[in-house]
Amino acid sequence: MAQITTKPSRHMPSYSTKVDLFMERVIARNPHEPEFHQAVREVIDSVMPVVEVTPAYQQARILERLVEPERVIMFAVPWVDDRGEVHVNRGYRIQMNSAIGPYKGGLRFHPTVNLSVLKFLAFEQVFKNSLTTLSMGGAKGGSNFDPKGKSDNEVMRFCQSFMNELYRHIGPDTDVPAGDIGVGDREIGYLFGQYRKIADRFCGVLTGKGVEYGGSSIRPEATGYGAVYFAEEMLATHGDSLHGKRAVVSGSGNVAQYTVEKLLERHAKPVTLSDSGGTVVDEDGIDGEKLQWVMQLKNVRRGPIAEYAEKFTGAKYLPNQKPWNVPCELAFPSATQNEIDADNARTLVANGCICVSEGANMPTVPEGVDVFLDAKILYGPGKAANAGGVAVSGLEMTQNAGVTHWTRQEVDVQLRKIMQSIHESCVKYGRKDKFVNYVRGANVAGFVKVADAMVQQGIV
Ligand code: NDP
Ligand code: 2IT
Repeated sequence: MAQITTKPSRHMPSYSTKVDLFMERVIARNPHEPEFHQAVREVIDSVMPVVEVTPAYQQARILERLVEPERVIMFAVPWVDDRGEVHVNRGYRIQMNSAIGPYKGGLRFHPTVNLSVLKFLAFEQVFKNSLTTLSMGGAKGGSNFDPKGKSDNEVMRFCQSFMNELYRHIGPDTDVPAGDIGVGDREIGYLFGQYRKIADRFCGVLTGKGVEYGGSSIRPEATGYGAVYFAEEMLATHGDSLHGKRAVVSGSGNVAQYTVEKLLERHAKPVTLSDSGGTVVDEDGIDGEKLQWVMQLKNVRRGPIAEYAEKFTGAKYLPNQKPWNVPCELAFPSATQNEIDADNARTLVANGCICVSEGANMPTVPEGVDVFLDAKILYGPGKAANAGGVAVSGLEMTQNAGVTHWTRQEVDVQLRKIMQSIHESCVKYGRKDKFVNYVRGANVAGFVKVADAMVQQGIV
């Protein structure tokens, strides 16, 4: 393997700015972690001007400390399949920063999971959680386990083995995991069951639990609903609304499903869904009945979205394609990272897209983000637009701590308020003349609270 220098070269013109020098050190210290570098670069780009004029941040080395996870846990997850064969996966928990609250963030089970992906997600989570106004630090975890094609019993045995190690690192006041890609109601149930069994404690150690055992109403809906509320707030700054607008949605999992549900409630017209196999386009619009069918397909039968086009006449299936060539006014990327490249972004803008609200984490590559910012469309980055999920997780923690349960309406009112307040923070820090740069706004607003807390707490 090539030797990587830890000293930045001051002679390379491309590393001439403070951000470039900082990034060179991050890359040298964390080689082979492109997703982590990408997420860090975006934040550092936004916050460097603030750090430059704040000696306390420089003195406390806030940036250097923010990019170093407080703790990284990696462990073996052995399990036995239905035929009696033994497998071993790798489990992770990245506890990134706990300056403003216990570590908080989801678990992802997907074959693409590695240290780089989880560090990027944990890093994003620090600023996202700060934006929610609730007291939560940032973390992420998961495994390269692929739940696809596994029986319920196999998934259960995997979750139990995963928790056999994770349980000693988590707790309601220390670290509270939740779901993400590949981790939904079923997995949270098995994980909670095993935690309760081996820790001999019934407590709010996970969020996204079933309402029967301490879960919050609206938690499954929260990320998708929140992404639509955020789009609504952005459109309102232009005196506009969702009513009657064509929306393109990627993914067909938790976030995509409840994005579609809320869009329908707001009389918008969702026309696409996708999964790892391809995209379905339904020019007639995905209505409530079709959405119910998709929920059954994806959450119960766990089949491919291609079946939608066999079931509903008029719908087209585009194998191996993403939905970004389909003309729309609104786009809700809700599948995974880097799913919108620069060409996709240009196509969206050229076809008349005026608003992008990211349900997924980091779905747009940096060059694509530049396309949206240059075109001055309404662009809500994931750490602001999808914060509704973790916000309701925070509300679930509050309910568990108070041994109480709030109604759907009570939680929804709070979710709505939190999304409005995140939007206000983005405008406060991101407005220049008439244009709001929500990327800068979200990064700076999220950063300042964490940085101030770190300064006040000393070097720990
Ligand atoms: P789900 O597992 O419920 O659904 C994921 C969807 O994305 C599926 O349709 C899946 O397709 C598709 N997908 C996943 N990976 C890929 C890939 N590499 N290429 C193409 N398609 C892919 O996950 P969620 O809906 O919970 O998560 C979606 C996004 O939202 C993620 O970026 C997640 O980090 C983010 N998010 C989730 C929150 C939550 O509360 N759940 C909160 C905030 C953000 P297939 O069915 O074929 O696997
Ligand atoms: O990316 C995210 O914000 C999540 N997957 C939700 C995290 C949580 O703790 O609810």
